[in-house]
Amino acid sequence: MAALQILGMPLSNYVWSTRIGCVEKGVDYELVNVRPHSPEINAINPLGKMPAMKHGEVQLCESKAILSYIDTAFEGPALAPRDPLNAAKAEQWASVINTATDPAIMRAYVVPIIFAPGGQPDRAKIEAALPALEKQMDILDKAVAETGYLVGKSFTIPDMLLVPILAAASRFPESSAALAKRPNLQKYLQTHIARDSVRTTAPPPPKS
Ligand SMILES: N[C@@H](CCC(=O)N[C@@H](CS)C(=O)NCC(=O)O)C(=O)O
Repeated sequence: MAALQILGMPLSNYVWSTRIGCVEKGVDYELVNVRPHSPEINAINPLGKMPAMKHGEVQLCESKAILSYIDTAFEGPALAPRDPLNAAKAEQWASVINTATDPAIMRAYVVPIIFAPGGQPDRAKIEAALPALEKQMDILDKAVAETGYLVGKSFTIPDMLLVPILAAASRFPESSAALAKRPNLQKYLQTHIARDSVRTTAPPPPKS
């Protein structure tokens, strides 16, 4: 058994982010495939959300906290800048992604499509989600325009949070069209989806 366990389902964008972090850091981990609100997750996260993490006596929830722990508790390449300005910028973008990008793209658009009752998404709900989704794509397209990363010139924690969201967005009609209209963001996804850490931890393709 690996010393560190990530608890949650591979399909979750946030579980994927933490697995990318483990691989980037070179940390051996085990994925314990359990559902949100399962006893295993509830024991660590009072909100029942995945991922959760176990490392010896340490138990954590919240993907950003898990990623920061992996970054600072183990030897290996830095997953976040150490200088004050860029460290704060990494916090800034992680916060934007968790409080605005994920709600607009995953919760309001992708999740209602994936979990649509009878496989029939509520069109009114989908249409209502689009303005905020487009706005996020604009913000992010601008953010990655200069260097191809959210912060500086390396792949850091906010990128680990963003790439799984964009990968999910690329699978559905309106969000993939929105992505196609943002060349910087599209190039960003194409580049980073090919990283070993991202490719080797990607969720299995959905059953058609
Ligand atoms: N802020 C949390 C969000 C985690 C989250 O929303 N996880 C989703 C899966 S991607 C989940 O567990 N959803 C089930 C639910 O909300 O009941 C984090 O960063 O870990």
